[in-house]
Amino acid sequence: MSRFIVIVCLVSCACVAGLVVAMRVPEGAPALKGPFSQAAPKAITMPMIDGKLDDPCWAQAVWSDPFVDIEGAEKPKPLYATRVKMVWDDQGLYIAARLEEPHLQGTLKYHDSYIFHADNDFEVFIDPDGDCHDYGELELNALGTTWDLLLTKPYRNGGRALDSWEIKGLRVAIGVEGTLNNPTDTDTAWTVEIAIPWRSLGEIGGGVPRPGDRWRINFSRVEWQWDEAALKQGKYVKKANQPEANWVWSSQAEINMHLPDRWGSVVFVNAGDGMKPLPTDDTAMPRMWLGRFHQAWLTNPQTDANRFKSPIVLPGEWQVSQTASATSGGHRYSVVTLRHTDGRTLSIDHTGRIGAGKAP
Ligand SMILES: [Ca+2]
Ligand SMILES: [Ca+2]
Ligand SMILES: [Ca+2]
Ligand SMILES: [Ca+2]
Repeated sequence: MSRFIVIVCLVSCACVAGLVVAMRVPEGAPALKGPFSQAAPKAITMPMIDGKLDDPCWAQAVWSDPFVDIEGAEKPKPLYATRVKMVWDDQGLYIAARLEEPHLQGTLKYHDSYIFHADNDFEVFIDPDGDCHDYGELELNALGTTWDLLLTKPYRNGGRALDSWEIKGLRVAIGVEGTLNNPTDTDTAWTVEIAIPWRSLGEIGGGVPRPGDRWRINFSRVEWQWDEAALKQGKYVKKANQPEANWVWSSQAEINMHLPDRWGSVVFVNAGDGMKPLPTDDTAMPRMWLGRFHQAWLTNPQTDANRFKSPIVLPGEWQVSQTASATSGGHRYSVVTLRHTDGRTLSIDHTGRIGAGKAP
């Protein structure tokens, strides 16, 4: 029997059994803040990518909330504020960011260098089709050096990081409020302006969006602490025994950006709608729930979706409707499907891929 048939059988069996179990929130579990959503209004005019955020289009969009610690707002507040905003047009996505920073620094000059290893950076993670596979990552430093890569899957699923992936037509510019690579003074901030053409996102399932479309996205900032004595001597030396800080837009609840089921989302809206409230994303929590279940299943294949206790509150309209797991040829397989009362479904398989559908 092929692996596929094994899974289909088990899914069918679960269906026949009418396995629908109401989910309960574990006692005392904290209600985590859901992933954030941000509107990207359609730009009246394309921004000039020069690092200055004075283009008319940037006034159409709201700034995000300030970034929080990657593990969540319960952790110490980031030392310096970071905010992003986004606009779009028929050519591409435009991202602006402002990062408060007392020591503007950058050393890496070559494209596809591992930016965060050496320098403070700004990072974009984007998964247009929201399946948690084949997503893009962009890192850049205050010199405007970029590293773009495609992740075939999250690392937890054995994904590969392909540095050879290029965001064709990517443009990046940096503005500095202070002095770059002069450690003896105190700076204010750096600003980032990015243009990502839609045509460059085909390999990660992107294309020209329509108003109302929602893509999964998150932003991060890696911040190193510098040794004070070295700064006075004109050098940037990382503080001993001090790991980098990770500040993010939408909390990941652990130190790992490669959990795409936890990212926030951007909603592409019409030019005049940048300030309007967005529709609720009622798939955000079920996606996170599925990701949590999947992570637990990777650790323990006996994890049962019907009894799984997650800190994520699964909204009452969503229930576990199908579960299936199998072992074949030394490989483990699993599919868990959640079903909304209106018939929509969300599922996650053993590779961590999330699929959306509609029950017949
Ligand atoms: Ca500009
Ligand atoms: Ca994808
Ligand atoms: Ca690359
Ligand atoms: Ca400086």
